[in-house]
Amino acid sequence: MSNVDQYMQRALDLARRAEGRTRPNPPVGALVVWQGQVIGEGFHLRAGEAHAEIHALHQAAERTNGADLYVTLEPCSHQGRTGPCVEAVISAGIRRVFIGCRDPNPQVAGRGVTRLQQAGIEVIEGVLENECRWLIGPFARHITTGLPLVILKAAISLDGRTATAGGDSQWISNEASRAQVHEIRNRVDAIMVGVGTVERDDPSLTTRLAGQDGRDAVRVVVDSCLRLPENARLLHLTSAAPTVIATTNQAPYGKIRRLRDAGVRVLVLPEREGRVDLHALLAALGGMDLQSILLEGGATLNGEFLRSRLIDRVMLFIAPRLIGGDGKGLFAGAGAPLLSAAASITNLRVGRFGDDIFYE
Ligand code: AOF
Ligand code: ZN
Repeated sequence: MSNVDQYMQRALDLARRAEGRTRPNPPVGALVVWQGQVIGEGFHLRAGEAHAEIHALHQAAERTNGADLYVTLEPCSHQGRTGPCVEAVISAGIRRVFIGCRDPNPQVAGRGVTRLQQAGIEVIEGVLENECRWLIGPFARHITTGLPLVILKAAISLDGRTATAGGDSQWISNEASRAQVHEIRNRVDAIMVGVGTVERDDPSLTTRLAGQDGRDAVRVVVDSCLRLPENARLLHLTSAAPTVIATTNQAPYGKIRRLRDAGVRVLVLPEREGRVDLHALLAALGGMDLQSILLEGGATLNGEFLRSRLIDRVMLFIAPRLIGGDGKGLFAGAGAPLLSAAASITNLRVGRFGDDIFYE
């Protein structure tokens, strides 16, 4: 890795510290470097507060003149809740700016780069661009379409089963993989399941990290007829994040009212073939400023998402077990009629947690 890449890598690491906490803003990290020495570091903590560059420039104090700035995202050129950062960069006397990727926000989209260049600053674009773009994937989707990015997460056996024929599913993946799930939950805005999963597993869908503070994502249950048991665990949690139930007009009104009175957010959405219309659901969640959704099943909801082509990323933990028989698959429904119609995955990344393979 070149020095330039190493500095950007550090900026990315900083940005990731606030991943899942910045909505509707992107996570961003920045570094000020002077003669090979890091003199300022910063990241965007949450919307409404200072941007990454401002924190880094602040830390570098009066030594910014002639220094380089590394930032994972193009500095903003507009006045939002804060900013514009480009003016702060120019007044600080920064000599060169290294940028990971351009800001997809239509209010910026290259104007930040242009403004810096006009001020005589050298701009080097595209440093670790793929990583920087990947990090702001949810923000990019949301700012350009109003919709959140959907990430399917599941633990499966080597033969692609999520449970035995009798429904036994605890646990397919190992402990390290299951701990990683909580790291992932800690970085997404919402977790979504179908009502069948709630009936079967009664999950809490909270974030439980070993030895550090996690933050819960918003919990979303898709439940077209509102058959959710009123004693379900996720309705009775102490959590800063709300539980949202997505239903349709098929829901009994009295039950909607009781849930709402208990502080549950019930969305009554249009239906498609008797089920919650998933486009309408994503639009509603995007309207709540949720940028990323972790889809945690089960097979019915996963199958609907696959059929609607609404899955953007997958995170699969593949355990070295063979279940066989009529064990449950990841997706219910007819599936692709021919291989040519199967969804194909690009940008593969493969890792390991113990003997489990992690496939993203
Ligand atoms: C940056 N650095 O660290 C971030 C940026 O309302 P505001 O002022 O917080 O502006 C939000 C917009 O600024 C957001 O939509 C995105 O375009 C950009 N985010 N820009 O220069 C940062 N977080
Ligand atoms: Zn800014």
